[in-house]
Amino acid sequence: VSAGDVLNICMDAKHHKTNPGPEDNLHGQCIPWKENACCTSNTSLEAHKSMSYLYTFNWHHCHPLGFPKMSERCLRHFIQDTCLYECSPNLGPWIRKVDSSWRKERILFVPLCKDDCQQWWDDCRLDYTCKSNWHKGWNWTTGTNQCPKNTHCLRIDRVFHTAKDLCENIWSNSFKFTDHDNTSGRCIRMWFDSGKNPNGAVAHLYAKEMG
Ligand code: FOL
Repeated sequence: VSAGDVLNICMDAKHHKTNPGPEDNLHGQCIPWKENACCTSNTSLEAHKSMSYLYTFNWHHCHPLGFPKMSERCLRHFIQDTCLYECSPNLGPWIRKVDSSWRKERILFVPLCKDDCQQWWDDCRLDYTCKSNWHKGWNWTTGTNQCPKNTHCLRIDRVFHTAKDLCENIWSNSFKFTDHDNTSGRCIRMWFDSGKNPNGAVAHLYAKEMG
């Protein structure tokens, strides 16, 4: 495969479009991807809800156990991660085939900018979870993820000791922590201004290097 084949593509996962293209009606935090997106308008709307139809994933899984709901400050990072994951057409160099019940492809080791990872951890460190890998091992008997037996809700900074631990472990190495900052052009950004997606150039750079 030539480098060009991995640029401007959508992964073959649960909700992604077949091909990227403009989306006039993206919602809220997903708006920055509207010029070229792998998500539909409806997916972008659902990205903002807990227990949405996307994965019926409950961000507040410690709340029924007596802990506070996830704070808005923390939640926005999970929404932004969902927007990046569902909408980005620039993750091609890191797409891998997987043998999974719910998707044919995943992302692996996307080099996330250190600032975005650090801010995510800083804003979530006082919130609660019972698991360090949110992809696997939940109790789904009620239709949404619940903390499995023999786990305890702990402060996020006890479950993930560092920002790197959070970004790398939470989604089974979707992300790789990097020491690159937002302006380096060498890392993928979760947060950027609408209409100025910097990630195409980053994907281009890595596609060339990876051959
Ligand atoms: N964000 C990023 N950056 N990367 C991702 O891969 C990602 N994935 C999701 C959301 N945001 C992401 C999807 N999240 C299950 C749990 C979480 C989830 C999707 C599915 C789930 O059904 N887990 C089952 C195992 C299912 C299986 O592997 O067959 C479980 O045991 O809890």
